[in-house]
Amino acid sequence: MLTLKKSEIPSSEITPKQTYMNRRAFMTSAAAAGVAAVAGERMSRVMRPAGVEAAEKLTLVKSPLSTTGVTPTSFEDITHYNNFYEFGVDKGDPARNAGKLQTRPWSVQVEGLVKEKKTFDIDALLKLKPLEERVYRHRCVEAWSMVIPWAGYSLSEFINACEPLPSAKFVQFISLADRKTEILPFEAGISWPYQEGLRMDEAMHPLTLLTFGLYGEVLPNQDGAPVRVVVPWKYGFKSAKSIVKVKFVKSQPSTTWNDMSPQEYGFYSNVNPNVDHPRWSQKRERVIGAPIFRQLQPTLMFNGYADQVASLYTGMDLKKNF
Ligand SMILES: Nc1nc2c(c(=O)[nH]1)N[C@H]1C(S)=C(S)[C@@H](COP(=O)(O)O)O[C@H]1N2
Ligand SMILES: [Mo]
Repeated sequence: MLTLKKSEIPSSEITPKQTYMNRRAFMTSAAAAGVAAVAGERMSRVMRPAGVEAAEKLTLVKSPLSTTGVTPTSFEDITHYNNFYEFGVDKGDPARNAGKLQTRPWSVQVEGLVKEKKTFDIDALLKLKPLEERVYRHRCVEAWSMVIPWAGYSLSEFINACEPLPSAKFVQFISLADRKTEILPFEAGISWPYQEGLRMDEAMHPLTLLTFGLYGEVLPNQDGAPVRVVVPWKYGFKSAKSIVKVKFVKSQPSTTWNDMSPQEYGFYSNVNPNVDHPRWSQKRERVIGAPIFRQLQPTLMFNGYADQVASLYTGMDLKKNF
């Protein structure tokens, strides 16, 4: 996030999901026939990690909270233009390196201000509530955006199952930090593990999604498998990936980017076209994969979710609490 390189500009080619699926079906049989090695670099980039034949399909229900009137970004771009610093600092690194991540067995520990400590196995967590398809706008603090059809259920459902005490005012999310399967590059400047946090009312807002999949399949590793949070009205970095621990706390928890550079990355980090980043404007965003004439679009207050979330911030100066 501290650096933006020219080389990070993605291909403007859109690969519709169907094309992707067909290609993958071909690749799977090609791999079985032992000819994957000749399939070329482009194909090998979209191949599943060894041993994972095809992504697990999820059964989804529709949600009234899904954003309408938007065009989802291609699966190819969603899975090859990522920020997941545990696997490298360049946008293509997570797709290249996250194959080593072991998403089973996986559990999420719950601690802090709760009735009792709990550990949720990922498969139990997946079944806690019906999974919904939620198409959301996705806005990175680096001024690019996507539209992603996520799969999950409201984080509030999980929080209720955690039974936090009334004294819990914030919730902290801690991502996996594992040298055996991740790179944890020194040059990222992050003191691992990656940590994020929300105020309790933000975490309980129905739009805040505990996320297990995208495009109807389990999350690709590079998008934060097996479980991440998605907070659509905030800059992407608030949405911690590959979560192993959730902690309920009394006061504002430490969060990775805010700790590193508080003058650039606030704790709230609500998408706000009126508050520039000290080194660039937030008025517009580059739409990843869009046709050339639609590549730059105005950024919307609260990323377009103002009607639903603005009331959470009544009385707060959003220029101070950026
Ligand atoms: N653990 C972890 N979570 C993370 C990050 C990260 O580097 N590590 N990057 C954040 C940033 S800056 C963004 S924009 C989103 C990117 O999510 P995506 O790659 O699925 O689009 O993940 C967020 N969550
Ligand atoms: Mo980001």
